[in-house]
Amino acid sequence: MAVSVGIVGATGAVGQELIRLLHERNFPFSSLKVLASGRSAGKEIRYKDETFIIEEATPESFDRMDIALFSAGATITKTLAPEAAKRGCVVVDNSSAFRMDPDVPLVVPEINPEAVRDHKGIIANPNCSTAIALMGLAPLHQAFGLKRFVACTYQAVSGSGVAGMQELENQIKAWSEGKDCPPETYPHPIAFNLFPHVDVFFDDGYTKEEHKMLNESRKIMSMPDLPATTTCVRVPVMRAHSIAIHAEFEQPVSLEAAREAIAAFSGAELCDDTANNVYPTPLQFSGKNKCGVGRIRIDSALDNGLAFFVVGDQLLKGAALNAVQIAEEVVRLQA
Ligand code: 2RA
Repeated sequence: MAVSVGIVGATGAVGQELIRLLHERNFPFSSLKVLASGRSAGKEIRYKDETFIIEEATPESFDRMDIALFSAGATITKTLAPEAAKRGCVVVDNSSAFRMDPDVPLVVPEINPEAVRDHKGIIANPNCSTAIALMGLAPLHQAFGLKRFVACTYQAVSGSGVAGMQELENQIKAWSEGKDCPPETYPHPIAFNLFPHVDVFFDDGYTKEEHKMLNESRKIMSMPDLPATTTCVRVPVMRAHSIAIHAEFEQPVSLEAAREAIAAFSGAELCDDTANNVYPTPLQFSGKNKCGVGRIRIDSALDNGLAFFVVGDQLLKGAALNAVQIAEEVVRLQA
């Protein structure tokens, strides 16, 4: 069954990956509209030998459109996504606008694909650090029953879009030329630096990014009371997020069973052979669909605890790939 598809926010880093993935995964689209703000209307996007002319996203853009993949800011999404849904177009939204709305399923297809069935026109894609962390946590939860977790992230600048990637590149270039390049996207220089600050701070001292990982993990895994705590850190890495996780489980754990669970999970690649310096790294997992999981060891501070390291491409499993996988599930259910 061929469907008409639109991408809202086509000019961004995630938008570009959406165009590529829809083509490379042979998504069954009959037409593909690329939409953005009025500022970009009329500009061209090229993918191989195809040229797409960007149209301004308006409510009428969604007339006769079957699926819209949104990768725009939460404010524009809050206005346009309900307009699209009203017109019978299924929205897969990458922003935080609807993720915690009880009427909107929040989906990671490897974990809760059944939630897609409950949509009322909008389906939310999780935040990147959550989706990537869950590629390690979910299979271990299935194996041993998750009780609580502590996560520390090392987040790439791609999480701030093209502007973040440009800022890192510019600062490294300026440094190599002995020049100054003051921060614009971030509160501090990102080249040769890092800071425990991703998104805005809340009154409880956590950041919005840290809240997202707790709340979204609970919703996706249907564990509303799951205790978890996180520290999210921005690092000078271009496009893959890394996450160190310490998790406690209900049942006794073993390294062998943990490795088997990771190896059998479709979203993960077991990358765990320290004798040969094998563990996942951001360079190795940039551009990969699967997330790498390694450094699996018995956590010495927890009961039935495991410590491990997960790495995933922020623009792929952390955004565009998960959105396209959700859209594939929508098409599968409609067929
Ligand atoms: C970041 N999580 O890395 C955000 C992007 N969604 O900044």
